[in-house]
Amino acid sequence: MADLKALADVIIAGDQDAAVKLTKAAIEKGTAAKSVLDDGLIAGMDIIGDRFKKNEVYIPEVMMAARAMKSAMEILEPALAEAGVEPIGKFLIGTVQGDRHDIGKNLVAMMLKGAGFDVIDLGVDIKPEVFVEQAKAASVQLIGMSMLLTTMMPNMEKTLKALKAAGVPAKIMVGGAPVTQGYADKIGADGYASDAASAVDVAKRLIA
Ligand code: B1M
Repeated sequence: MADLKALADVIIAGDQDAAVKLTKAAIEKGTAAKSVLDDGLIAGMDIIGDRFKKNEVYIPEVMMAARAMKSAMEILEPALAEAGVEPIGKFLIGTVQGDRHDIGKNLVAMMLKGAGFDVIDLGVDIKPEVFVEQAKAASVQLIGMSMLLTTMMPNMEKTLKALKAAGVPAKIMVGGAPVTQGYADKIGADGYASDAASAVDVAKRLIA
């Protein structure tokens, strides 16, 4: 367990090389892959998420932690698959049509991955019909839309309506600088988060 605490600490510090080294060492020692994930990697990302919410750390620290987590996950994934460990949910995310901003969306995607979600990232400028097609194809439980341009707000509502009209059963979350809880309620979204760490909390609540 001390080894996994050290792994969580290097994730928090965003130390990519140490995260890879300690993940390899834990696997070689025979530590259960699920424990490496939960007590090492996710434990570290949970702490970074919490500090981000409290403004104790900022975007660069979160990105460094997420990058360390990503590299460690590349090492851990075969062991997780072998042990039959399932992700906690499938999450499809993209920035709405007409909007090419992706820094916040990427941060949300990284935090969700860090929390154990299988994230399918469609990228930016995503048309409503592509959200619908991909949500159906991947049978996701959650869909997240990000948006930064107020002029593209109607496209968020359009996408939500298209998903509902197509009978996609996934819960829909929205976010991005101009999006508010009031706007999310108005267009009928299931969830809203103001930042990447809260997005993880909302996603977990929606699939609970
Ligand atoms: Co643009 N841009 N931009 N831009 N840009 C803004 C958004 C703007 C506010 C700048 C300004 O005028 N003050 C303004 C929008 C004004 C408005 O709509 N009211 C603007 C504009 C106008 C434009 C262009 C139209 C400029 C032009 O070409 N004339 C153009 C549009 C291009 C397009 O999209 N079609 C444009 C282009 C660009 C760049 C390419 C130069 C670049 C984007 C690079 C990239 O994303 N790869 C850029 C940038 C960087 C910005 C600013 C400076 C920063 C945005 C950002 O990344 N913030 C921005 C001004 C500003 O905010 N100071 C601006 C950091 C990021 C972490 O925050 O995305 O809010 P954010 O994400 C947060 C939360 O919102 C939340 O979590 C994240 C982390 O905590 N969140 C979610 C986000 N998505 C979520 C989803 C969720 C839940 C939470 O659930 C699914």
